[in-house]
Parts: sequence; structure tokens; C-alpha cells
Amino acid sequence: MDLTQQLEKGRFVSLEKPANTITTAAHWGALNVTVENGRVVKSEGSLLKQHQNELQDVVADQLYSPVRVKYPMVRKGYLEGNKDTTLRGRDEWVRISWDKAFDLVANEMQRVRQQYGSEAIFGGSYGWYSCGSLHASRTLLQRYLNVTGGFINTKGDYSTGAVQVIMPHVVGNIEVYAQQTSWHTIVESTELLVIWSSNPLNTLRIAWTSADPEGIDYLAKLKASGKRIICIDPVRSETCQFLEAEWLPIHTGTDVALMLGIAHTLINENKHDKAFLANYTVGFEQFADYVLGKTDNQPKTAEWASQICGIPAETIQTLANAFVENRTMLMSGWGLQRLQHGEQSHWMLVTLAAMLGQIGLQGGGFGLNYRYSTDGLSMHSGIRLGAINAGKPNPNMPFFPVARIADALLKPNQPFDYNGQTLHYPDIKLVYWAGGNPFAHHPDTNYLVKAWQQPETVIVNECYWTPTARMADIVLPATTSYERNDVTVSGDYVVKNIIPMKQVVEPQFEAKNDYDIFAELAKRASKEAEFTENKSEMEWLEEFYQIAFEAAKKANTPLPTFKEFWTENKVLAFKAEQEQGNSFVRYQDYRKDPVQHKLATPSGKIEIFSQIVANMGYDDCKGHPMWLEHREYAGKTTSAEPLALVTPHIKYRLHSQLSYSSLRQYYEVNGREPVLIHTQDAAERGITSGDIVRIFNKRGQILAGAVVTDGIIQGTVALYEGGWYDPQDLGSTSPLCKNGNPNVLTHNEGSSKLGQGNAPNTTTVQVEKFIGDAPKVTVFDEPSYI
Ligand SMILES: Nc1nc2c(c(=O)[nH]1)N[C@H]1C(S)=C(S)[C@@H](COP(=O)(O)OP(=O)(O)OC[C@H]3O[C@@H](n4cnc5c(=O)[nH]c(N)nc54)[C@H](O)[C@@H]3O)O[C@H]1N2
Ligand SMILES: Nc1nc2c(c(=O)[nH]1)N[C@H]1C(S)=C(S)[C@@H](COP(=O)(O)OP(=O)(O)OC[C@H]3O[C@@H](n4cnc5c(=O)[nH]c(N)nc54)[C@H](O)[C@@H]3O)O[C@H]1N2
Ligand SMILES: [Mo]
Repeated sequence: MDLTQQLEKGRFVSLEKPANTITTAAHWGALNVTVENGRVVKSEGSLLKQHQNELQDVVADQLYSPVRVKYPMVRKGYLEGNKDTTLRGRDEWVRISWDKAFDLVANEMQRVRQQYGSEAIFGGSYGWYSCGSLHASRTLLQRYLNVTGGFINTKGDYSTGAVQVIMPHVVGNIEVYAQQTSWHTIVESTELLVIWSSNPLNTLRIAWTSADPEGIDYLAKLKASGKRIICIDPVRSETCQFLEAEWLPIHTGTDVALMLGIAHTLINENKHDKAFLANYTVGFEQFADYVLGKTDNQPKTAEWASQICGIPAETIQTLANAFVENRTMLMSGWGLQRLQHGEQSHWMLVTLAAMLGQIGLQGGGFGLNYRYSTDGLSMHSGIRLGAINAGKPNPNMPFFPVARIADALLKPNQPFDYNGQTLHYPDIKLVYWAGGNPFAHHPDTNYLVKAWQQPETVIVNECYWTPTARMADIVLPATTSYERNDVTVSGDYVVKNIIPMKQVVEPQFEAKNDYDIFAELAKRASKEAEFTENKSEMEWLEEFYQIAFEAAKKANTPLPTFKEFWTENKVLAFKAEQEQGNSFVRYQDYRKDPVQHKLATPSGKIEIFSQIVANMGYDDCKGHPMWLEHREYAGKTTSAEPLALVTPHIKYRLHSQLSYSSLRQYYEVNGREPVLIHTQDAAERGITSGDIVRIFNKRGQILAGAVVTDGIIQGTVALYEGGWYDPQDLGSTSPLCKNGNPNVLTHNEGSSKLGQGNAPNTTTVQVEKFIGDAPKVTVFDEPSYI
């Protein structure tokens, strides 16, 4: 029986599954895992899938990878009291007992707290770790740090660093994580779908909780609908290929210019929706003066835009007309704001949508959040699982925006701008990371290497010898989610499935759960009861489930008892009643009644001009959206760095997770990260597919394997984010990353003084064929130890 047959409207149903499988979950979906003689031999998705999600197949690789951290480890120099922190990443490792490791960490935490105070302890620990309500490594770290006195935390994330700070000024909420117009409505009502810097076929494979295939199924429906779909992207993405959509290749970071060219055409042809602008927005007049060139003598004509973005002027004019003549949905991803001036992209997108006047209508307007599996799916049931929390934060702790970590380490006590405030960096002496990989995720790796030498101590809990673990003083081996019990859901705005995450195998080697690691550390600080609340793993899970159970009872959609749910070990799937919001339309309420449903901006309306932002007086983010030239992009290359770089998210892993797995076969080229290079750019350099190339700029150098293609705009190369950093000769002036981490090349600087978001997509590089014997990639080998 397939999933659809089993589902009964308005009820949770236990899904059938193959005999002798254990059900658990990962960010990439609910999983059925087969174990033979105590070893995992197979894994596959538990839910119906029209589209294969290969990430679900590699549970065994995750458990038995040779690059797992097997034992507690300490860096030799650190153990011996050598204060030379430049040894990080190139020292020898010493295996120690858990007891010794706990002593080392507990004593060091106490020393730093006593000597410097809680402001010296950094526990921001950004990262995606693994799903599960209980074993959330970052939350557990912060819970431990909170019960023992507090720590320095960060604000924001690397996903939407720029847009989430500007949007509250524009629409009164961060928007990027809000429920969007449903996929169903788009399939029904949209006439022209613009997929703007978005690649949902890839990105819907994962979710913050656990992915559900339904979002991807809607892509199939969209394709079948035959409606017009345009992808605006420097890369002809998998989504574009799958939908057989029109591809408009654009230079990275120039979308604002394109949108201004469209806006100019609309004004020029008097096709903008004046009634909508008057009733629902403020500041159009100031913006229009800028578009027409009254404020800077430069009309933002289609010709002007074309010079910057690389799309022909006639196409821009045709687009403007197509947008107003059709019910148009501007569906955007986030790549276009991971740049210098990233705030402008979505501010301009919202402005353009306001000019089209379709915000709040079925299938029209804009959507800033179709990245995860069920964003844009119908909202129903209102059921939530409980989850572990980080406890009570110390209210007196300063913070900084997350992507300023390297600056924070290098510039203690120095002031910086953020969203209208002047803040100061703390003076960090100890860094504790659990569940993230900054030596993959943070821009300008060489700068981060320097920054990382500032603290006295770096502690990392990891399942694998990631580049970040390699850069630590103390590494504690963590279990993967398959070695512990947990519970999660699928559905980011809706609970579509409740998934038991039953332990599949015993912990490998000496790995311990982060929970148990921090419980023991809390115990050594006499705070064990505060941390554990005297609950066992199963007691926590029952408590989390009970919250859903009570809510379900109230909603008349009863759930089995926890005991039944846990013993059955089956996914509980829920089918929405159609009426319960399948046709949700973002801003429909606001459109119907802009007074009753006014926005949380000062004017209550969409702010095309924001007096608040204008008053901040920033040169890199002014009162209305505008084209601000980036320090590096396709329009500002040099002979030394003639190519632009874009760093999309990859289909076959989640950031850096699973990099070591057999999924590498799908993308690696000559054993390294792939780089997409245009046929013409490759020919000029004598590069053919499969060649090893060196990619370099003023910040660093990497090796990668060439993929020569017409599926990228000429003048730009693409490297996927998440490649593990594998430096040759760490400590030299410009170590060569043998594997191909793009962030060796990207910029550390923030998007602007307003958002301070990460801005890796504003980067120029040079590429050359690598001649000679390329050094072997070694980052996936276990380091040797004493
Ligand atoms: N150039 C460029 N850089 C980017 C981006 C980009 O587009 N371009 N994107 C950015 C974005 S959007 C993001 S979200 C970040 C992602 O950056 P991260 O979230 O740091 O990336 P992950 O690879 O998911 O890192 C999670 C780490 O947690 C570990 N882990 C998993 N489970 C557990 C556990 O139970 N316990 C412990 N202790 N560890 C565990 C994994 O092994 C892995 O090393 O990257 C950012 N970096
Ligand atoms: N399989 C998989 N899924 C994921 C992730 C993953 O690592 N792997 N990561 C998850 C996370 S944490 C996040 S934040 C989201 C990320 O979701 P997004 O930020 O939307 O993903 P990206 O791949 O960075 O960008 C989407 C598309 O934008 C294009 N692009 C980049 N810069 C520009 C630009 O300046 N202009 C235009 N027009 N296009 C541009 C890229 O080429 C890419 O095709 O995905 C999530 N889903
Ligand atoms: Mo992200």
C-alpha cells in the first residue's frame, strides 16, 4: 500500500514499512535502515518519493567512515603547555581517556570563567548539526554554558544574513522564514513563475527538521502544468533543467540593476500599479526619482541595466511587460543576498513586486522562502513537538552578528556598525564549537586561520575529523544521530510527519552523545541537575511527544500514546483537510484590510523608502533600494582576477556534511571539488573537463576539477559551498587547499554596516590549468595520533 492510500484525511496514520528495518531520520528525510549482525547494510527514505534523494542511501558511510573521530584527542603542544597557537591544524594528536578529557575541559572552562569572566567564552557555535528534538548539539552546548554562567552568542545566520536584517524595515518582519503562498496556489493561479536565484530541486532535499518530498512533487506538477517559468541565475540550475524553463543567465550580484531596468521600463511605459503603491506602500516617489535619474543624473534604463547584468535591453523590456500582463510570482532564493550590498536585492524585489501590484493576490507577488521541503505548503494541525532548550541566557552578555566571528577574534573591544547601532566585539579567550564547520562555512579561510590563533583554547565536539576539528586543541568524539534515540518531525511550518528516531547501532568506538558530554561537564561544575532536570533520554522524548499528543487531542486528530508510537517505530503521517489552508496566500489579509492588518513598519505599510534606514547614515545601505557597485564582481574584474565566482549549494550533500561519503562519486572531478567553467573561458585557458585547475586570487588558492559547460554565464566560475578545507603547508603565506573549499577565495567583509551578513558571492578569481603532480587530498584520512 502506498502512502497516499494509507492516509486518511484529518488523521495521523502509522505508515507501513519493510520488515526488519529501523526507522530514524536525518535532515534529508525519514529513513528506514536495515541492520544485519549489528551493522547497517542498507538505508532508504521512508516516505513516498518520486524523486530519488541519494542523501538517504549513505547511513552506513556516515557510521563507518574512516574519518570519524574515534577517541577523545588533544593537540600535543596544548597538552604540554606550549602557548604557540599557530600550531593549531599542524600539530600532532594525542589520544586521551574520557576521564582525562573531561578533566581538561572542565578545568579549562573554570579557569577561563574565573580569570576573564563569561564574556571570554564563545558558544555561538553556528551550524546545522543533525536533526532531533533532544540531541541538538548547539542547543546542548549553550544549555551547558548557560547553567554554568553564560557565554557570548551571535545573532542571525549564514543563510539570510543580509535580507533578515533589512526586511523588518521594509515589511515589518524578517519574512525569509515566514509561511509563503502555498505551492498549491502557485500551481493553480500563477501564470508566470520567475525562479530568481533559487534552486528548489536541490535545496528541498533537506530541511532544518527532516525533509518531506512534497515540495519537490510540486515541482513536477509545475512542470506538467506547462506554464511559463523563467530562471534568473548565473548557472543553469538543476531546477531550470528539470522544469525545462527559460534560463536568463545573469552576472552574480547584479539583480538589482536588472530589477531597476524593469522598474524604469514600467515607469516609462506608465505600467506600474499606482493604486497599489498609494494604498500599500510609502516612499515610491523618492525611489522613482532615483530610477528616473533625477537624483544622480543616471536614468536606470533597460540599456543601463543591460550593461551591468548582461541581459539584453530588449529582454529586460519584454520581461517588464510580461510581468505586468500576467499573474506573476517572483520566487526568490537567497544566493543573491550573500553578497556585498546583499540587503538591496530583496528590498528591490519587494519594491518591484509592489510596482506590479499583485502582492496578496492568488499566485502573484513575491516569495522569499521556498528553500526548505515544506515552505509554501499548506498550514495545518497546529501540532508541535517539544524540544530541548538552551536554558536561561545571561542577560548581560554582548553579542555580534554571526558572520563577524573572524573580526570578533581579531579585533577585541573594537567598535563596529550593525543595524543602526555601534557595538563592540568581546575579548574571546575560549571557543567551544559543537555541530558546525566554520572552516568550511566562513568566508576567507586564511583570515579565519589567523583569527583562530587568537583564543587560548579551542574545543570541538565532532563526529568527523572536519577541518574545524583539525583546527582545535581538544576534540571530543560525538555520536551521529543513528547511535542515539530521538524524535523529530517533517514539515517546517506544518507537522506532516512525526518521526521516531530509534537508535540503529551502538555508539562507534568511544563516541558519546553531546547530551552526555555536556551533562558530565555540568556535573563537574556542580550543575548536573540544572542541565538534565534529572531526566533520562527516554523521559525527555516522552515529554516532547506529549506536547504534540495534547495538541492533537485538542485538534481532534488523536495520536497513539508515546509507548505505542515508540514500540511501533513507524512514521506517523498526517493528511490535511483541503480547506485548512492549502490555498494560503501571503499578504492576502494585508491587501484586504491594510488598516486592520497593518504591517509592523513605522508607516504600517511596505516601506520602499525607510526613514529609519536613511537616518542610519550608512554609505552602503541608504533610504531606498539602489544599485551600489560591489568591490568585486563580473563588472569589476582585473587582469589578475578576470572571472567572477559564485558558490551555490550542492545537490549531493548538506553544506560540508557527507563530503566524505560515497556521494562524492556524483560530483568529484579528479578527486576534488568540481568547478563549473564556461566553454569559452575554458578554451582560452586550454582547460578541458576533468583537468585539475588552480583557482586563485589575492586571498588564497585552491585546486579543483574542471567541468566545462555552457550552463554557466561566461566570465563566471561556480564552486559549491561546503568543500572541506585541506591545506598544504598550513603556516605558509598562502597554503594551497587541495580539495577545493571556495571560501579560501571569498571575502570576510560583511554585506553592509546594516546587515553585516556573510558575502561570499562578491569575489573575483583567476583559473589556470594545473601542471605537474597534484598533491593528494588528505582531509578524508584519519589523522595519525600518539
Ligand atoms: N561560500 C559560501 N559559503 C557558505 C554558503 C554559501 O552559499 N557560500 N552558505 C552558508 C550557509 S547558508 C550555511 S547554513 C552554512 C552552513 O555551515 P555549517 O552549518 O557549519 O555546515 P555543516 O556542514 O552542516 O556543518 C555541521 C557540522 O556538524 C557536525 N555534526 C552533525 N551532527 C552532529 C552532532 O550530533 N554533534 C556534533 N557535535 N556535531 C555534529 C557535522 O559533522 C558537520 O561538521 O554555510 C555557509 N557558507
Ligand atoms: N541539497 C542541499 N539543499 C540545501 C542545502 C545544501 O547544502 N544542500 N543548504 C540549505 C541551506 S542552509 C540553505 S540556506 C538553502 C540555500 O538556498 P539558496 O540560498 O537559495 O541556495 P543557493 O544555492 O545559494 O542559491 C540558489 C541559486 O542562486 C544562484 N545565485 C547565486 N548568486 C546569485 C545572484 O547574485 N543572482 C542570481 N540571480 N542568482 C544567484 C545560484 O547559482 C543558485 O542556483 O538551501 C538549503 N538546502
Ligand atoms: Mo543556510
